[in-house]
Amino acid sequence: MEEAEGEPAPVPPNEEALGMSEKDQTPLNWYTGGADTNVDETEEWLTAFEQVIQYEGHERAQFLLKKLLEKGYEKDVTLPFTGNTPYINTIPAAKEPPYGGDRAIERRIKSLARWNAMAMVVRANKKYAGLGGHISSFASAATLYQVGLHHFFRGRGEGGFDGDMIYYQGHSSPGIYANAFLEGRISIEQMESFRREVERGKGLSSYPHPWLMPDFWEFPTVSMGLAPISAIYQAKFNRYLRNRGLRDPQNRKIWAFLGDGETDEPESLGAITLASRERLDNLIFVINCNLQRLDGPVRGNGKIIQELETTFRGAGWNVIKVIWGSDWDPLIEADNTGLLIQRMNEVIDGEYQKYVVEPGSYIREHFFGKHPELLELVKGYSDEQLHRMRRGGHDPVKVYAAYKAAVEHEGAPTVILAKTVKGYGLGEAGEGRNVSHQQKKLTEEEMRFFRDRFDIPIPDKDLHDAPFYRPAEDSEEIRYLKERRAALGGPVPQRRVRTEPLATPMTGMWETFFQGVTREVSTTMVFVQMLTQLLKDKEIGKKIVPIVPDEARTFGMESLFRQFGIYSHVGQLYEPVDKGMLLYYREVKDGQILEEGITEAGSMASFIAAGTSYATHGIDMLPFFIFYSMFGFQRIGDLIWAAADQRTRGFLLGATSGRTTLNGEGLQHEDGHSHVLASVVPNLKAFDPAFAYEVAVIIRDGLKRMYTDREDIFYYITLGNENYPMPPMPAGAEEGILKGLYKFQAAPGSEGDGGGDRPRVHLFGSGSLLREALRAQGILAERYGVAADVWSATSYKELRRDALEADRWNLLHPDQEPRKPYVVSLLAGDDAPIVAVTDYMKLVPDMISRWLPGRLFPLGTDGFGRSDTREALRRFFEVDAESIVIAALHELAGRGVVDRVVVRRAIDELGVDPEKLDPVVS
Ligand SMILES: Cc1ncc(C[n+]2csc(CCOP(=O)(O)OP(=O)(O)O)c2C)c(N)n1
Ligand SMILES: [Mg+2]
Repeated sequence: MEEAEGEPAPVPPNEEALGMSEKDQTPLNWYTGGADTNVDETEEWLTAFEQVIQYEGHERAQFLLKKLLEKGYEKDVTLPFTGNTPYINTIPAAKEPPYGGDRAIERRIKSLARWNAMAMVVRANKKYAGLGGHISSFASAATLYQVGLHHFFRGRGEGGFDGDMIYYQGHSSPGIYANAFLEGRISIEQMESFRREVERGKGLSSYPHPWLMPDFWEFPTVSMGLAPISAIYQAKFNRYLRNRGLRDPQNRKIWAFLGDGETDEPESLGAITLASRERLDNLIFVINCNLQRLDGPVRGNGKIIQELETTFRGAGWNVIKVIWGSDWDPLIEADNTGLLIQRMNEVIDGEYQKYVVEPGSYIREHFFGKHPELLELVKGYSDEQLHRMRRGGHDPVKVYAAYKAAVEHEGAPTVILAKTVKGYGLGEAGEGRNVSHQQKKLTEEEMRFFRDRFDIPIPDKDLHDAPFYRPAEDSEEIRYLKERRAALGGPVPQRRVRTEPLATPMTGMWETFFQGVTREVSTTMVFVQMLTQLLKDKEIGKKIVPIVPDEARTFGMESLFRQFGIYSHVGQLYEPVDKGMLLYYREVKDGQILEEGITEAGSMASFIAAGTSYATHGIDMLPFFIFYSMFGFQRIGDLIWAAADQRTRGFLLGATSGRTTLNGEGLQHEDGHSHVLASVVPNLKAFDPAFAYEVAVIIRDGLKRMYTDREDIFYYITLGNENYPMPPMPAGAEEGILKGLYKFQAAPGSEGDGGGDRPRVHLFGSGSLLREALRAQGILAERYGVAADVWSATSYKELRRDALEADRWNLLHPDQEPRKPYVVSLLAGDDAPIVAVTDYMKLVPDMISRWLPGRLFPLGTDGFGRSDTREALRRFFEVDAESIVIAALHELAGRGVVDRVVVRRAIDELGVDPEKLDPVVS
């Protein structure tokens, strides 16, 4: 755009004015120090040191270095802190193991995978513009996956070994499909239906989704950050199973492939210290450092590999950097000035990215040209050669060496930081370009370049179609690929379920909860009693996994510490301060409780690991994750979504729930919306029970449906901390509890005549507010002559699901007897007004309003919470008995059944201030 006349020219940023010192601009790097002021002296020291290494060995050399450092600290001569090593490969060329396969065949297979991965995206977008897909991520990661595929990833073979657990980077999925296509596990029709799951019925899902491809994908990964945290807790869970003597995971490795941009997500790095603390040497992260994310460079002004190295080393991980390909080895070897490594150290990622898109002459001038000695080093190299010098992540030899070292490493998890090029091999079409991530179409010319670059046997005339290519079944490539996978125990990825149905515990324990108690207890206490009983069950007790993020005492669960133990991989190395007490803090190697500390995300990741073990480990584990309900869905909703995708089974318990039931904690703690958020997860059953028997009926049925009937569902149950007596279960209530609504108590004196000529209403109550509905029932009867039936609404989500199902069936079957939603049949045409009261937002009962014969008036807790007594809060949010009475009279007045004057009078009599604050906006 032309600059408008008279407009001031843009002012270049003035670094001095911005307060940036030179230090601020120095990238995080290996300490390079100042200039050498006494070269001879340096030489003497170095020679002496080399002699120590040569004649007395590495250990002595290390000792001397340590002594020198100590002396430095003593005399106040210290090195600035660095977690970095120089910007070179961690494994020197001399220490590389011989390559374990046939490089030439593997290259051909890899090229075919590259081609087919590219073709599936290009073909899909040619035919159906806007379908999406990614070419450049797998293009940069192909070698990282391929070396694993041929040599490291163990499959889920028949021989009893369960194989490795691999978290593939979500948007590299085209490459994973392409491999499966070459193996013959995915048909050409499926390849044609990438991202067209609806029309073809068996199309390939955009990203790894076990929900959509339950025989293929194991772990949903595409929401950035969830794979790394899930992988860490999966690795921990494997150890838990072993330490508890339930399964020996035979050192199954957990591989997690991540993008470098992805590491900005707090979930990616937030749990890495757990992995080193627990010495999870079954865990390997491979971070594909292609230096780019979606919009541009990851750290244009710095160095992502160096930054991640510091972070992971500081956290106690084994870090393996794979930066330079073998082409660089002779140069590093030949450089006796130290200038090459210095140059490698000082160049920043923005410049490294530029070297990809510029010709070799540019690299000569800008990288080597800084020092005449370096120019001398490459004087025998053509520009073309310089341009083609590979990065470590594209060199199978380097990647193989890193993987081998990683799987053999003991005592700590390993992270491999592999430097690659985004869109590798795409040339002008996207290699190293900032637009690379979005590239979905290639011109014929670009495809020709790609074909030639990787020697794909596709003739010119066919190029414009980007056809898939699979060599004959008996070709060298296909045979090699199949042999390698057979030797490694079968294909990856693959999801398999091999558990037998569990018998639901039908012991007498449930009965005790059905009978109720006159003592005042909370549903949380009831749940903890139930859990304790289940933990003692002979059949399933051992398989229960109680998970808690540092809230056990809040929920009265400390009695479980002593009885069942808190899991710790080292046991208890100290004497707990409360050892003399009955309920002391007991950590033990085979402890059953996962006390995860203050991490809802980590706890949820453990929940997923436990709740999917029926598939990943072939053993049913039953997780019960109990948390502060406010810090559940709203904080870790995306992990809950992933749990649903992964077909996780188990119980989520939202404790201290209800915006007025949890009263003193205020705005950030009082949850009045988790049931809104729970309503969006398709395979989740959400319940808001009021009484002990309701909790018992729901959990018993959940156990049956998930573990006996083997449905891929999971449960969310909110629990309160308000104490009250628990009534016995009314006869025949079970069906309604599970379907979401049942009549708890008919209007007093209504037996036989249904209330006579008295005005009639229905009161729906949920959770602890059911008791306010009961109190309102009494007031309405005694003071206003209104007959109110009280219903317990345990799940609006279930009622709505059932009603939607009936509606849909009726819509599509116009000439058949229409189906009646459960809630419709329950009310049997009774059009009396309904007042629904909940400790959640009004939206929750509103979910079913359109099916009801009578009008529904919802009372709920919309707005921010605040701290006060329960009574004050319930009045403030207008969900107490008095507010229910007023709403009921208002609805009756609307129909002309009672006079409006009565409503006016009730507001006065019940002491409600009509000018009080509106909770929704206050
Ligand atoms: C939580 C989340 N936010 C945003 C995205 C959208 N997204 C997909 S890929 C991508 C860039 C990924 O960059 P990087 O991790 O470096 O992977 P690369 O493709 O470079 O290997 C983004 C932002 C997402 N998938 N998940
Ligand atoms: Mg990247």
